[in-house]
Amino acid sequence: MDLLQILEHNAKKKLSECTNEEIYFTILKTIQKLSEERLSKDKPKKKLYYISAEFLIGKLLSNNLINLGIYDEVKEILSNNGKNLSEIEDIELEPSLGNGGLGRLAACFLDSIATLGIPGDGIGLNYHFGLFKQIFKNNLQTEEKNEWIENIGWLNKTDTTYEIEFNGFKLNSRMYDINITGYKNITNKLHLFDVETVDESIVESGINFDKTNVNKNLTLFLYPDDSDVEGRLLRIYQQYFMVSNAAKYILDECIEKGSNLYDLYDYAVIQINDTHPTMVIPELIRLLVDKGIDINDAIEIVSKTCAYTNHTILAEALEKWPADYIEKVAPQIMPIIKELDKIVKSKYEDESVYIIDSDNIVHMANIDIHYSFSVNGVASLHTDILKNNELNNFYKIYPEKFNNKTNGITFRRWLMHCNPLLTNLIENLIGDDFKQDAEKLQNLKKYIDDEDVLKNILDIKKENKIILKNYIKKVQNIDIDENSIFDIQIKRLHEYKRQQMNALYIIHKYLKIKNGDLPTTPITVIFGAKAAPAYTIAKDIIHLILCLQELINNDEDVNKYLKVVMVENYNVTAAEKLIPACDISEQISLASKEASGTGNMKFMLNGALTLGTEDGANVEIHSLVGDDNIFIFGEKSNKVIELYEKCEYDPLDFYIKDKEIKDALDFIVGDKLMKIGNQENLIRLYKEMMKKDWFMTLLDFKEYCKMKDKAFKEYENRYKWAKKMLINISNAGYFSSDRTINQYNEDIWNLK
Ligand code: 26V
Repeated sequence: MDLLQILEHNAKKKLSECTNEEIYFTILKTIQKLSEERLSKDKPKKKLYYISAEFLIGKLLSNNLINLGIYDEVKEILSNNGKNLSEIEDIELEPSLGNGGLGRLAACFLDSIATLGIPGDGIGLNYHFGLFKQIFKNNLQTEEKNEWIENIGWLNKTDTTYEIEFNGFKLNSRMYDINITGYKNITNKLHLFDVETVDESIVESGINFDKTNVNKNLTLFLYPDDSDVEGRLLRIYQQYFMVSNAAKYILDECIEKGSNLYDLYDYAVIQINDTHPTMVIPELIRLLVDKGIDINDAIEIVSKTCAYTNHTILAEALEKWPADYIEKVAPQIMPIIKELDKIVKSKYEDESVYIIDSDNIVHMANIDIHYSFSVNGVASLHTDILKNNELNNFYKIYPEKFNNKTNGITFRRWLMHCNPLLTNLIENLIGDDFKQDAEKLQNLKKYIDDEDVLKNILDIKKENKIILKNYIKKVQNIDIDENSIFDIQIKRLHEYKRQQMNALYIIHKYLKIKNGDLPTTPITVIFGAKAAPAYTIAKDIIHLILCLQELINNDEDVNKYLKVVMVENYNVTAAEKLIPACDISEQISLASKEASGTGNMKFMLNGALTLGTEDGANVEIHSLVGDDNIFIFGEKSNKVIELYEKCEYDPLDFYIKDKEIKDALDFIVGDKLMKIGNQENLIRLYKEMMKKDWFMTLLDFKEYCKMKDKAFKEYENRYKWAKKMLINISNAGYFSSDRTINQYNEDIWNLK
């Protein structure tokens, strides 16, 4: 049967007679069948289990079509039958099962693992509602629940169920699987565990629900708000449920394949994605002891099986749970955690490496570091900071465990799917090897002086800008100009990422334009960001940006030269539209704070130039493209770390000394914005930035303005700019997650 016949067979009627929805479900069904055929028949002895509380997989339809190698064919069949694939893509609900970088990285990794033919499964939770849907009301963020599960969808119900024990009660779990197709290679699985008794009807208005009703709520939401005790307890319930299922599943599979459990590490390697799955260590030890293995042997076996990835040095993001909370949720693992702590305390005097501190708080990362065989950071600078600063006390004990694995992105989604025009051009120039061997992009360098190619690159960027312009008009009814510079900052809203610095620049520019100092090419500054529902200052920053959007876009003197767009409900699907259209990629975190960033890599690959600090993977981008093809500014990480150590930074010094800084800050609480926005939010943000500014916005502000203006100036020379774009694209191969996964496999997993 050819593909058309298969589709029509699955649809049970002619494609031309189907509605778009019927076609969506037909393609979905077809993909499910084709991907099943690629599941590996014989079970490999050793397998990777990538445990993560987040898998931000995004929509799967087109991604699967690409990986199965039938995207073009399906598109053509549809168009021959009067249908449009992109309209059909719109029907799919996005599974937003992650917050940001960490979750999206896990999704890119699954793609690469399958693409490289490595036996590896993801294990996580089947959240019924993904990251909240963001809705702007009165220039403020509000949150709504975000559904993604449909009767016919990607989730396949399995027969695997477990009884998971909590304090005084048990819950039955069930495993659901999503097929992960590799690009022209095998299919792996993402296993998502759910509670059988989950009840969606307990969700009240917005994202509120009864947090104490664990049997009904456990898998309802991704990371529920943890600003109160119930929320924090629920998070521990979720984590324990996830790892207890994972541990049981892994042991079952290994036993089935012939493991006697003393050789567990010959059958399994477990990658612990940040500290959310850390309890898998004591849980596995507990289960092994239950099976009659001596506790010291069990500890050794598990330590040889588990590897840990750290994704942040931010103190507030390093998980610490009161021992009482864990005792309350899963008392059976506390004796194991205490035993692990006792061993540490018997060996080391340095309190900073203890698992349980003097306040009876359990430091999750410390469990991972002592009882895994590998500890990795996610970019070169980040790993150095872990070794030399944040985790130096551990590095001194276990230098051999520490290693770097610079993050990567899958080019299937972040080039081939999101930017077909550029993909085509590249393919015409250098063939299609780059799809499986990203370093081949280097071959583009031979076109560096080819004016036709450079013109093509500029034309494609313009085309992508028009596509984005139409999308923004459709979803938000804002007009933007494709001939303006698209300056884009899309990422979670956090003070350390410094969206507030970008907002201050907008004010600064607005004041200049008002004074008659006009930019040569108009500028469109675009943001996309969700703030954690309980993160007050982050929400205040969103409020400021939305107020600026209203003020500036409605000011006839200014809007010819400057526009502001805050994209509502920024998610993977929106990113796929924004990234190909970007000229300037804003990566302006305070040096040392962004572990890696992966958006920076996506932008580079799509021909945007980075405006950024020497932070995370920006450092590696910088050294790949050289000084002339990136706009770097700001204090270096060493200096920033020193400023923190000496408590030397005071934003007020900058406010008092510099008129431009003062003017920009004062504008936040000036008449114009106070008329549009809420006094409470604006004043709070103003005070925060002037008096606290924990992430040192004012320290870098002037240099940021200078560098941004330099970038705008260089944009004027279109051919020079196109060369810079080409250099960025041709050096982006290093950031393929295929490279990252090969390194994990060679240094940590040793599979195949
Ligand atoms: C978590 C939280 C939770 C509590 C509120 C504050 C806060 C701030 C940051 C985080 C980050 C959690 C871990 C995370 O997502 N890290 C990101 O991992 C990416 C993949 O490695 C990396 O590219 C990003 O730089 C890093 O921030």
